[in-house]
Parts: sequence; structure tokens; C-alpha cells
Amino acid sequence: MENIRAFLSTAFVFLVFELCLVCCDITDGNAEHLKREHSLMKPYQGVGSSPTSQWDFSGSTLVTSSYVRLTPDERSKQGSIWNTVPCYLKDWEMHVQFKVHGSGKKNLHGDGIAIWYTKDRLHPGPVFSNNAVFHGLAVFIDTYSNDDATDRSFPYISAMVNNGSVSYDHGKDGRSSELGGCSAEIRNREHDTYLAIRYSKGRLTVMVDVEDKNEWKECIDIGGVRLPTGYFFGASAATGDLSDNHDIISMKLYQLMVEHTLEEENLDWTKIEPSVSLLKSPKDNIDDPTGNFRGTPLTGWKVFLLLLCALLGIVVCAVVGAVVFQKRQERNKRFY
Ligand SMILES: *[C@@H]1O[C@H](CO)[C@@H](O)[C@H](O)[C@H]1NC(C)=O
Ligand SMILES: [Ca+2]
Repeated sequence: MENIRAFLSTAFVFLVFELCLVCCDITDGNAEHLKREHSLMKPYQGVGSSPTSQWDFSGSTLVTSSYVRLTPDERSKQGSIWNTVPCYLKDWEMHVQFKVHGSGKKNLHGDGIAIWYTKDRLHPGPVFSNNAVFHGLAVFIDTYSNDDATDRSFPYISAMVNNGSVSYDHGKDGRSSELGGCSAEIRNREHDTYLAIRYSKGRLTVMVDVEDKNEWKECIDIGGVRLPTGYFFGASAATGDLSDNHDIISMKLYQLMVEHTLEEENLDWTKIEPSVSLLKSPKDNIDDPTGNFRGTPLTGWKVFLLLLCALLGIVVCAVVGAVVFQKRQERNKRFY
């Protein structure tokens, strides 16, 4: 009996440990770290109308009890929604649940949604209804290809960091200034579509969940990104000659629990200039058909290490399996 108990408790500890590993690795979506003051959730109580509301909206934005419609499926609409509370978190993850849908056939719809973390809020302009020369981070969910010469499949998701010196080039879908991106079939889906933006320790990661499998797929992952604290989260959308309903269902901001060195802690994070230290200039994207910086081929060393890890994993599994099997044998012997 003692043996069984010991075995069960070991198994339990092992299971908890595994679960922990899995949880820590995946998105830190714990409710306790959800920051309500930076989140927009159903039924959007007081949004826009109440003076205590933490979200402002402008333009064509319509707030209902089950979605926030930035633009309806009509031509030449511009709408946005902005958090009124500046964000002072150093490490965060924003989850956006959204829906882009409309009556337009393939390639006859536009223009898309942009998610912002910027110095200025409610600053209208030509980029998905926002200012083209912004300070901070933008993630574009671009549903219409403005560039006839492009070889990309749209909708296309891309990210840009700007210190106010570069203008997003709408005619080229921002290709010359983008940090990375991916294609994603987000339009007219039956199920909900999600985007996650994580910024932690200088690393920017964008993930999408659009296949209704409840799992994140990596879209952008780059290091060397510097963003200050004290900026505002927002979302905006625009339609032109072509249109779509651009709906935000929720924006949930999670604080990530990350240790920083004392030196980092003592910095004034509000004074950081948005920047990216890239190995090559974003302009090189033009020659790179995928516009992707991550695509380094597996070198011999990496393959060797991967194989070694796999081998070690198999050995560990075999040993654990053998021990468990033996324990069971002993137990069986005792019972008979
Ligand atoms: C802004 O970025 C550009 C390059 O993108 C750089 O040349 C310039 O020095 C930066 N300005 C500031 C104030 O950091
Ligand atoms: Ca576009």
C-alpha cells in the first residue's frame, strides 16, 4: 500500500510539474494577470458614453452589447477605439478577438484593422484611419493588397515600429517598413479569430489563432525591439472603395511576470525611443519574397543538436517506462 501511495504521489508531482511547464510555455493567460483598465470586454459597460469609461471611440465606431464595430460594410468609413489609460507595464501580452466579414467577393473588400501601442491616441490619418507617422508599435491586419506587383497572399499581418520618422506606405502595404509578417485567412470565418501580441524583454511576438483549433500559430518573432512604457493601446479600421465589417469582440491585456535586472528597473522606461536593432534594414524586404527575417536554414550543428535532444528524450522515456513497468510488476506479485 505504501508503495502505491509513493508511486501515486510521484506521478502526481510529475504531472503537476509537466502541467507547469506547459502552462509557463504557452501564453500567460491567467485571469489574475488580466489588466481590466487596459482591456475591452463584453458588454462594454459605459464605453464611450460614461465619463469614467476607460475607452474612447471616434468616427464610424458603433458599440453594441456583443461587439465593437469599427466600420460597417460601407465605403469610405473610418473608426477607432482607444484606451484612455497609459500602460506602464514593462512586459505584456495583448489578445485581440476580432471578426472581419462582409458581402465582398475575394479581393473585393478592404482595408483591414490595425492594432496600436502608440504615444498619441485618437489621431486620425490615412493608415487604417490613424496617423501614418506614429510613435510606437502597429500590427496591421491588412485584407486588401494595394500593391499590384505583390506576390503575397492577403489578408496579410505585419508589424511596424516607428519613432515618428517613417511614414507607413499604404500604396505598398507598408512593405518597406515592416519587421515581419504572415498571411492568414481571417475573413468571413464561421468561428472566432484571434491575434496575440507579446512584448517582453525586447522581444516582439505576434501569434494568430484563426483555424478554430484553440492554438497559437507564430506569425512574427523578432528581438532587439525597444518600446517605452506610458503609451496607449488602440484599434482602428478603414474602408475605401471596398469595404467590410471590422469588428473587435475583445481586447484583453495580460501582465507578464518577468524578472528584470536592477539596472533595467532603474531606467526611466517612459523615455525609451521606439526602435529595432535589425541585422539588416527593413528595406531589404523588397528582395526577400517572404519578407521574413527568421528564416535561417538549419545548419549541420543545429540538426545534430536536435537529433541529440530527440535521442535523450527517447532514452528518458524508456527509463521512466521501465521503472513504472517494474513497479507495477512488483505490485502485482504482492497482490497475488
Ligand atoms: C528614428 O529612426 C531613424 C531610423 O529609422 C533614425 O535614423 C533616427 O535617428 C531615429 N530618431 C530618434 C530620435 O531616435
Ligand atoms: Ca493594404
